[in-house]
Order: sequence, then structure tokens, then C-alpha cells
Amino acid sequence: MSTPVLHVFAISHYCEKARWALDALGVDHELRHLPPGSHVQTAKDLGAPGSSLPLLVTEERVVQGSGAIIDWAESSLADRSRRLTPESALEEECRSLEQRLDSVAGVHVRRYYYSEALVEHSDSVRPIFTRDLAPPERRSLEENWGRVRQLMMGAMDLGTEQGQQSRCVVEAELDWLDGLLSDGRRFLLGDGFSRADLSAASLLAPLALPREHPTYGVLAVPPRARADLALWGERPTLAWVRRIYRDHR
Ligand SMILES: N[C@@H](CCC(=O)N[C@@H](CS)C(=O)NCC(=O)O)C(=O)O
Repeated sequence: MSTPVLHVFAISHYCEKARWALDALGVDHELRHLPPGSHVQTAKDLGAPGSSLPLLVTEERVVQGSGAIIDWAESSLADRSRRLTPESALEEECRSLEQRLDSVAGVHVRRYYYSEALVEHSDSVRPIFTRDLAPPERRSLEENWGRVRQLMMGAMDLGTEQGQQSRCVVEAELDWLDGLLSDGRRFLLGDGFSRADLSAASLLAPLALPREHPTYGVLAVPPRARADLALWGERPTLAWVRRIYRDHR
């Protein structure tokens, strides 16, 4: 059996979600970092239905999307006790929490962060996009950075106003999660670590910068986000994210 290959961007919180899940489930895999821009052609060559990462290439198929990668990994496990999906009546609630985190917090944390970092301080994110690439890919991305940056700004609809809109959505999602955690629960649902916890922690990691995160050590947070991170730092949700990383990553 060949080892599955997980294609990622080092900065991507969705890629971190898939990578963490494979690690947590004990699924052996290789990591392949792709340059933004040319990742579209790579995904096409691999036969993926869309261009987004994470993308897992196994011996039998190409699995796209962090949630689908968790499903694939669980289906390939011999030891079902390691699952991140609760097998009980909690499964539906767990998947619905994950769906909300993926489609709201995941999208708006990214748009909020990049609307400052990629638009005004793109040197703060370029090193994390380039550092794990093979030398020819790194050179090519450095030469084409201006064009790739413009493409990313268009694709994610970035800008000052958009950043402010997404900031409001992020605060509302933090309020929602603070509310859930206000009864002192250790996990978002049930009494064990699940894919809902892993999703919340990985997708909010750009706001919590947990020490155990595999790539954020090199992230130079731009000034407005730095002020927000200080303002939000002690919110129950972000303290919880740091605890979940400490205990489960
Ligand atoms: N819901 C998807 C979201 C994945 C996603 O948005 N990935 C971004 C990186 S954070 C991406 O690859 N964007 C480039 C593209 O779509 O071509 C998942 O969970 O995997």
C-alpha cells in the first residue's frame, strides 16, 4: 500500500484541520506543500473535482475537503475506538457544528485576517507560503508573488470593508462559542474530543496562535490583527482553543 499524500498550504487552517485529524487518527501520510496559483493545475492533474486544498491522494482515490478527509480516514481505520465522529445520537449535532464552523468561522477568520495581511502587509504571509516548497517552486512563487497575491485577493474578496464585515462575523461566532462554553464544558459536545472540537480549534487557531500549531510559529501578525488578538486573547473560546491544542495536538 502506498502512503497517502496530503496536499496543503502551510498557512491554511482547513489544511491544518485535515492534517491534525490524520495525526489524531494515526493515519500515516506524507505532506506535500503546494504553491498557491499553480495548485489549481496540480489539483486538476490529480483529478480532483475542484481546486481547493486540503487534498488527500490515496491509492484508490482523491479526497478533497477537510471533512471528507476525516470521513475517509475513519473508514480506513482498523481501530474504530479512535474515531473523531461520535457514533451515538451526537453524530448529527457534531456534523452540524462542524458544518457551521467550516462555513462561517473558517471563511470569515480567513477573510478578516487576509484583508489586512495579504492586502496591506503581504510580506508577513509570503514566507509561510514559500518556505516548505521545493527550490524551483519557491523561486517561481517569489517571482510571481504580485500576480498570485492579486488572484488570491480577488478569489477571497479581500479589502478594508470586507475585512471589517468579516471581523463582525468572527466576533459573533466567538460570542456563540463563548455561550456554549459558559457552562464549563470541556468539549463542544459530549464527553470526549470530537471532530467538532478539532474543527473549532484549527479554524480559530489564527486568532489563538497556540504554541503546538505546526506552522504558525513563523507568522508575523500585522498590527490591527495583533491588537484584536490581544483584545480577544482571554475570551473563553480562545483560551479553550489553546487548551485543546495543548491537550490534543
Ligand atoms: N471547506 C473546505 C475549504 C477549503 C478551502 O477553502 N481551501 C482554501 C485554502 S484555506 C483553498 O484551497 N483555496 C484555493 C482554491 O480554492 O483554489 C475544506 O474544509 O477543505
